[in-house]
Amino acid sequence: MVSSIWTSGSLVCRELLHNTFDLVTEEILMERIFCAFDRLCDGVIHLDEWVLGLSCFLRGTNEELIKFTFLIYDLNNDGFITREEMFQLL
Ligand SMILES: [Ca+2]
Repeated sequence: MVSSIWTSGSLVCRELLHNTFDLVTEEILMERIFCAFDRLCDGVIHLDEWVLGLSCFLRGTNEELIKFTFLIYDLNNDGFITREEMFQLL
């Protein structure tokens, strides 16, 4: 059984997210989306992380989507989004 799906920077992950969800593929944004899926922060998206991430993407409540987006913008994972973090992703 496959327990990990993709590693950080995986072209497969990037292409799938871009082609399936028509996401912008700026490098820093794709890396942050990867990190939001990678809840264990071990550089690998495991099957359960992939399913949870897709569930949020496809059927998440507004609150779940807000939390997911917050994870993307909180670059240093300190629980705050600073002006500098916001500008890096604009
Ligand atoms: Ca932060």
